[in-house]
Amino acid sequence: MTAKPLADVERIKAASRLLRGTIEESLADPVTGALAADDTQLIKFHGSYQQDDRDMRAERRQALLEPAYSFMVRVRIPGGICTSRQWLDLDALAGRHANGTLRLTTRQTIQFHGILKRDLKASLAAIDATLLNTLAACGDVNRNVMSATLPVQRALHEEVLAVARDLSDHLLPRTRAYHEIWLGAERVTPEVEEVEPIYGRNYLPRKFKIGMAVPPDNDVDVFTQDLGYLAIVEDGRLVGFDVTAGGGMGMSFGEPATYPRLGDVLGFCTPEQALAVAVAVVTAQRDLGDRTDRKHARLKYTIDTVGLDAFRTEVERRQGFAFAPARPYAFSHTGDRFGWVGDDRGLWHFGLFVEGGRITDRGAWRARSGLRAIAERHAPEFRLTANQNLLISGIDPDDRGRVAALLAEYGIDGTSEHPARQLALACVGLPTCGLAMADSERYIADFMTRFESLLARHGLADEEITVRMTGCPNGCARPYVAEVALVGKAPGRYNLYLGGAFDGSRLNAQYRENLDEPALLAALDPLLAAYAGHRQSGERFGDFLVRTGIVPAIGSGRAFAAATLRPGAGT
Ligand code: SRM
Ligand code: SF4
Repeated sequence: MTAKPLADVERIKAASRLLRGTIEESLADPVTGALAADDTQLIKFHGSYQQDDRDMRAERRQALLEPAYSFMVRVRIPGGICTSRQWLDLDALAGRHANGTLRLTTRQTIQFHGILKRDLKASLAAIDATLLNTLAACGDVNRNVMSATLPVQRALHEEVLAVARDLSDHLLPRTRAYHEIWLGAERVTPEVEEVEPIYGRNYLPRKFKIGMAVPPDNDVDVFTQDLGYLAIVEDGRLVGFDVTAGGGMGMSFGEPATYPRLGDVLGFCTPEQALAVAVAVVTAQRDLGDRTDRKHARLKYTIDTVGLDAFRTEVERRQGFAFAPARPYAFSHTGDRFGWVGDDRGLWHFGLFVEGGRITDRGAWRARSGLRAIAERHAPEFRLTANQNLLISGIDPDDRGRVAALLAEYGIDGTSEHPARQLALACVGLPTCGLAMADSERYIADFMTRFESLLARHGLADEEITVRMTGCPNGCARPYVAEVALVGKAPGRYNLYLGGAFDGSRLNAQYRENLDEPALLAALDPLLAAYAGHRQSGERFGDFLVRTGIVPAIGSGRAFAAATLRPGAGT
């Protein structure tokens, strides 16, 4: 039997001289706004994607012009924390080189869109000047490490954050390519033997993601991470983490070998052991992951291929100790919390709702200007959440009134928003995402207005229900753990998934396919009516749909794929 050939990206990585490729030559080429094909893969490791404005494709093709190329740039901000100085610098960059907006992502960081090739170098240098950078924000490496946002018990959150930052630092690529290409660092001569101690010269088979949750909040959707840490707190002290592995969301329509999957619990480790666990899991995936098929290369498939017990044994061998038995934890909430909250040190934090994650000035909602005003005067820190929102953080009690006045002045205090709208997520989608099949960020506000009317009609206006929308099945807004998910199939058409658990601990199932807006609302209307009439006390919408058999309870990724082949099971 002939061995399957490696995926082409493996060739590109291996030949790249640790991620250098011909990026510098591509940047210097004035004839095109694009990079050479291989460099479009390598630049991801440097935190950027080449894109083109899809709204303009047809027009440009007709005019015999190349696509309107530009670059998305993603900052790496472990735990999502940036100082107000950094915020102001990034805001200035958005105006100078990007499209005038900052896009908060589902992994606690910021993306810029619309940066032209000629401005890329200046943009990355500007980010570096504010003591952040974009290295490993994308690519086949460990991505931005997420950590629970809301610092109600500040000391505890700081402890967890410190572990997150440690993992992030340790798992960074060591190549000097980033510094040479973007920051003008001295070239590493061929005599100097450069090594990537963790990754090796082919890096990982695919992207890798880590998130750390502090129960009862599952704001980071820990079960969707390749590697998850659930803080175990006893007597108010962090004693360690339950560790999960093998979560992931992406799938492809019509390919049942691809599926979303929830992470499995490997066991318990102490805070001091957390780094050794991460290195063991990452290197196990490096060596065991499938490098022949990028659609089968994530850790979730590695675990399903080798088996969970065998994978745990391999990780324990690499880390040099066995996991202790997992300890009990309880989640009760996902998403963010909004408005004012105080912490145990007397400081105040304001949870700001940012619809679709886009920081801009839009009509009366002037978030970009308002946040600038707050950052200039009153807030030491901004905490980006895992759900595209923002926590204005660490406000002195004496300043609280002035910040509240600014929030009102700029129309961003968000007090009148419906709870379901505040929980909703939408990925970027069209026009920048090259993989989008339908609108997402541009449609979420309108869809939620209609969904809210349905809720109101059934007396459910105050219900918290998680709604997530993506422009394709890749799952960037983590749709497959939502109670209601719309996944783009074609312009204006979505598959409808129902029945995820409110706390992110159960996958949903496909209920209907290829629906336009009237059909989506018609499908949801009777279900909301039934929920309003027949729910048990305190029962969440997703749980109701599963209990009443409207959708099956999905226990594994493979079960998700099987249920997708016969949607509507149970109706
Ligand atoms: Fe994502 C690819 C945007 C979080 C799964 N994602 C993309 C790209 C880069 C499209 C591309 O490859 O050309 C999107 C860029 C759109 C644009 O124009 O900006 C994109 N992903 C995003 C963001 C910005 C969505 C958002 O609206 O916030 C999120 C950025 C996170 C960050 O800051 O690092 C984002 N992506 C996610 C998540 C959620 C998470 O990580 O918590 C997932 C699901 C979890 C997972 O990884 O399984 C996710 N993105 C994907 C996938 C499917 C990967 C897979 O192995 O199944 C792709 C496609 C791919 O990698 O081939 C993808
Ligand atoms: Fe693009 Fe699909 Fe991700 Fe949305 S889910 S940003 S459409 S890749």
